[in-house]
Amino acid sequence: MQRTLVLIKPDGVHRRLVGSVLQRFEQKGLRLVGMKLVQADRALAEKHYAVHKGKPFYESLVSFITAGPTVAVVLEGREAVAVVRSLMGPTDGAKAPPGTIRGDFGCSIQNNLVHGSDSPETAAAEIALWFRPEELIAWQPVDHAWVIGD
Ligand code: IDP
Ligand code: MG
Repeated sequence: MQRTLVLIKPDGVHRRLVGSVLQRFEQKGLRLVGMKLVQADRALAEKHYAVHKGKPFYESLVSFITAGPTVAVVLEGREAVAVVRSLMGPTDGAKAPPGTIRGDFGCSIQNNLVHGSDSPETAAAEIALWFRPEELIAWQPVDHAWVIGD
């Protein structure tokens, strides 16, 4: 089992797509471990996107992610990091294939609805940035054996 951080970015919240996006992850078999609505401030946004500091889109990205509420979610499941990235699709919504979240719901590079951690190490750091340990709940869904198959 692996955990990953998902953010439904402010464009997804403004566009009332939170339920539609979360449904993709739930129906795939990932379980909710933490979830909350957060108004990110600049300090949080800068930490979350520190790896992009200095890039041409950095200032716009920080403005975007702080421009409205974000739904922060921790998901757990087998290969959760890779599974989430694959359900999200590539960064640019215009190039993301149909069937992916970004491919189905957007056509912007920046306003691409979702964030998903890109490695287990990044996931651990990002989960610690967005959640306190007591906000996360370890539990096993009743259909676990049917979803995982071992
Ligand atoms: P990812 O979210 O697919 O991992 P990253 O390259 O890590 O993509 O970029 C982080 C976020 O920065 C993207 O999700 C998107 O919102 C924004 N972004 C990335 N590249 C561009 C760009 O070229 N122009 C504007 N925004 C961008
Ligand atoms: Mg990334």
